[in-house]
Amino acid sequence: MDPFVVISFGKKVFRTRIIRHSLNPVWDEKLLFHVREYESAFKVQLTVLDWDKLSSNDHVGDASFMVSELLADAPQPDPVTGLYDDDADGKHPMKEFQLPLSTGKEMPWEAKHAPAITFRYVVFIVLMLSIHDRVVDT
Ligand SMILES: [Ca+2]
Repeated sequence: MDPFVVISFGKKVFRTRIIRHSLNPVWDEKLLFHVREYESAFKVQLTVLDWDKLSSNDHVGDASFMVSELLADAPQPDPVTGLYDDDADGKHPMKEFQLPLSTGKEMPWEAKHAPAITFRYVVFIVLMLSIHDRVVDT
């Protein structure tokens, strides 16, 4: 199989590279989602496909999760100051998440292997504040 993954979130669609001839692919690709308030109720859909040079790609399996499941891990502001700690800068370690891949029942390989897809993620808040010196013409 020559798998790749299509990841969709709202109207955004991402696609990993194809890994040739692998049943245990590791993509190690980074994806950055900007989640707006109204998007926190959205689902992230992962579709694994088997690339095919000659015909159309074959469907391998699907997995999905609610983005709110990950947002539950978002750093919380200090209740008094409303500010975030230094560890809210996205440098803290990634968490791992594994999802079973739901596959077509008629597919003999999938029925035997119960494949799962694993990803790591980190949720962070980007706050950019600055105070500028104004350039004043004198
Ligand atoms: Ca193929």
